[in-house]
Amino acid sequence: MTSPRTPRRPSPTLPSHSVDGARLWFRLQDLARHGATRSGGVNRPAFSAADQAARRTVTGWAQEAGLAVSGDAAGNLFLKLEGLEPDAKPVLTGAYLDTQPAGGKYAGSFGVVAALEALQAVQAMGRPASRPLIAAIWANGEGSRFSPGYAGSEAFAGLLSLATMHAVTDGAGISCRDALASTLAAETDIARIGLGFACSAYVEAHLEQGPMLEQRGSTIGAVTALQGVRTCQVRVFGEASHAGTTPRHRRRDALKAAMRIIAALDSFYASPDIGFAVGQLSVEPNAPSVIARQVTFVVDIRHPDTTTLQRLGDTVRLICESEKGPCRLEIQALVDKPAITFPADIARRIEQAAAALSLPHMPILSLAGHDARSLVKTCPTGIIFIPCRDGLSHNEAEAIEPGHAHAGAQVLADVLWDLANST
Ligand code: HGY
Repeated sequence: MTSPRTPRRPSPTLPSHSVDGARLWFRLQDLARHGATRSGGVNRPAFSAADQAARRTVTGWAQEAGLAVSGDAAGNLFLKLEGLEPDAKPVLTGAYLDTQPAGGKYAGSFGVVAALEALQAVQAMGRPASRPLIAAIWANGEGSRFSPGYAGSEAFAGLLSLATMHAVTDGAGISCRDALASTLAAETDIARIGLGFACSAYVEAHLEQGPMLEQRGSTIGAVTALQGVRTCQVRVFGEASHAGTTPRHRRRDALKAAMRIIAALDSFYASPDIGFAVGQLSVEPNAPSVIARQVTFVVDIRHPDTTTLQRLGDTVRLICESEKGPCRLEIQALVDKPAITFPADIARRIEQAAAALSLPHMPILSLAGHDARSLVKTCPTGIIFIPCRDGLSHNEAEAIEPGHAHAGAQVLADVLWDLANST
């Protein structure tokens, strides 16, 4: 489906004036067709047919707008608007298109669509920025199929090897290597570029995925820092046996042990400044009359202070050992990312752009993870947040206001313009 054409406007002084809120909203709804669920959400695993269709839709919009489209071996896609100095390091923006299994229409997608809109707004001014502007579609951002996420941006930033990315398998045993290869095979018309290139700055737009902006009546958040995250997989081994006949003292019930462990973890990590969840759990053999032989679950812990996070993460093993009863345990660390502080200059530019547009704005800590975590290793980086209804995300009911989406894209456009002309 093609998007409505923007009428030519007189050349404004800032690209925010050319951001087309109707086109932005249309595209967000149109993208949500790919992987649409019955309950109004989106299930678009990385490198699935739905993800491929979403990538094709966005690259089609970019080509229609005259942007150059390219991609790399990690599955990242780049939509480029040339600058007056073609050899200058570009300013980058972007986000991801894959979703959680019962995800919403906006996390990730908003950042991609806003990035494209910002580039088209600059284009509509009729005079290029000094530096090229590039909108990236990062591969495997959510990481719900191939965990962990942000694989595309980490590979781009040189933090993850392609071999490591390839080696991950999904729940059905399909390797990321094969899924990525089939995606790349469907995109042979897209120019292939080398993995990673130097950028002068990176700014992405995203939903807050939490309630702070909404509670404060702010439209724009200038992200100052990102809290750290540690995740690990816990496997509890018991013994399968008959639910009716096995005497209590003989049982080695892996589910009972897992329940005790999770309850103890939940009470230890109860402080409101700690992010804690066990969101994935599997039981084997998972039969009504069989005591569980094995339970596997993933612990997700987040905190804004890296030292505290290390201590909290290290405590998982102690709690598991103390609650395992007659079962055996294996614990495997999955993700260990420190907290990140973003350069104050980028957050200041975001607040200045919001102020110039008379948008209520505030500095904010990101409690969720973002591709910006990868990019901050390579160039000055920042994130623009917009509110989401009731702070709800990773949920099919995730919702944003069209006016907030428009405002977020406007701020993004002006910040990119600013960075592309002054750095
Ligand atoms: O889990 C995260 O923080 C991200 O929203 N995927």
